[in-house]
Amino acid sequence: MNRFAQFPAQTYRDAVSPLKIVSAKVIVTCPGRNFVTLKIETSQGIYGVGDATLNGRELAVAAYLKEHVLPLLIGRDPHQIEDIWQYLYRGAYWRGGPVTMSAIAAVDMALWDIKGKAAGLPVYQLLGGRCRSAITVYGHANGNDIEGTLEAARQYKDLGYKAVRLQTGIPGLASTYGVSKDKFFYEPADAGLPTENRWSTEAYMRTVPELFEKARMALGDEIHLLHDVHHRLTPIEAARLARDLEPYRLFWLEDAVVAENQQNFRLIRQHSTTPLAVGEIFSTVWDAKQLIEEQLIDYIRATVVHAGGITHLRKIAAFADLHNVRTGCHGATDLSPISMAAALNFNISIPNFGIQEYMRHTSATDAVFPHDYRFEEGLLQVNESPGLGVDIDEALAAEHPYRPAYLPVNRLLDGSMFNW
Ligand code: KDG
Ligand code: MG
Repeated sequence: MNRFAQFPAQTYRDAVSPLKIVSAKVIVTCPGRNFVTLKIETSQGIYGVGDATLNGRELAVAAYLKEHVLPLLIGRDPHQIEDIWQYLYRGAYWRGGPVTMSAIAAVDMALWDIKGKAAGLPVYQLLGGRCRSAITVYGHANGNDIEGTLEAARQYKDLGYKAVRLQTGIPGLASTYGVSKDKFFYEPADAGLPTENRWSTEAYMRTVPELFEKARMALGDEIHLLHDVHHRLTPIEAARLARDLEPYRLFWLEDAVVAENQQNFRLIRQHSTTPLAVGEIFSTVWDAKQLIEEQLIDYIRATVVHAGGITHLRKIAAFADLHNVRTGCHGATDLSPISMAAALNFNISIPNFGIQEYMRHTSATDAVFPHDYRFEEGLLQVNESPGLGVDIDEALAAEHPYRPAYLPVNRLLDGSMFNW
């Protein structure tokens, strides 16, 4: 006799998984900066939340969700996370891209949140449980000049950070990426129309090695130091910078070149042992296939919200693990606390976690998105509450209506458009 006869498939579906998606809505709020949140409600009152924020293009994702995704969710079983993912990805015919993948990511996060709440477990338990006790994070130290950056770095060290990213103002340039007006809460999307920055690669290349030479002297050998080039060098320039920075043993050099052409990284690799990180703007594993397969990078920065949610990020991480590449998820302030909570549940459950970026949200943002994760001595402690351990206060969110805000654009000194 078939020993499984007492569990016929039909009965399982009806008895064990009676949940149905009954409604879904998109909430756009601006508690200091814009966030797009998806809330999915089920027949049993359990709901899940997902982040759909795409900095400077928020309303495109909100419309994509409202017009083209939400109608497809109603009536579905929220437990079928993989199948819903495939339905939205393959079913659109038009695959990938940041708008589509942020929308899919929001659905995916919300469904994992629901599954965790239904099971009475934090999501990381459903992903295989803990691989480590807590999540090492890096903070952002920056200043208008090298001394100002080192001063900020000392403050991060005093707060217990074990890793810190250093960015500094460049002599001769009025402003540059990574240097904030408010030293603790960096927010580059700062204007209703894009502000214009000016850029000189030569001035930058003169300044950065000096920053790290002085940083090692001032901060010692223990602390991990990171730097973000923000896509501004050619491969040969990046190779030179990576080589010049070798004596200061960076944890990573991020986005040294644009990665549309993945081979760009080969040249840097040939010339330097400085570890390389890339991927915060990647949407799928295909953006990183060659980079990972050929071990041209050391850290993949793809993140839950822009790379299709926990479901797809797990696949990227598993592929990376085969090739000695670790994760280093993007965690700037334009990723809401929902993304951070999802990233932490993901990070703690995978074998090849590297580091997590952690830019603090303002207290206004934290109030709209109450959460369970907490910072202690350079580490983030992950939620023990069921689901993702994060919520949205809708009444408070409604008090902060959307305000158009763009990222800056960047021009060379002669006026040519350049990468920001
Ligand atoms: O929206 C763009 C920001 O998230 C990005 O500029 C931040 O490069 C960034 C980083 O490493 O945090
Ligand atoms: Mg970056």
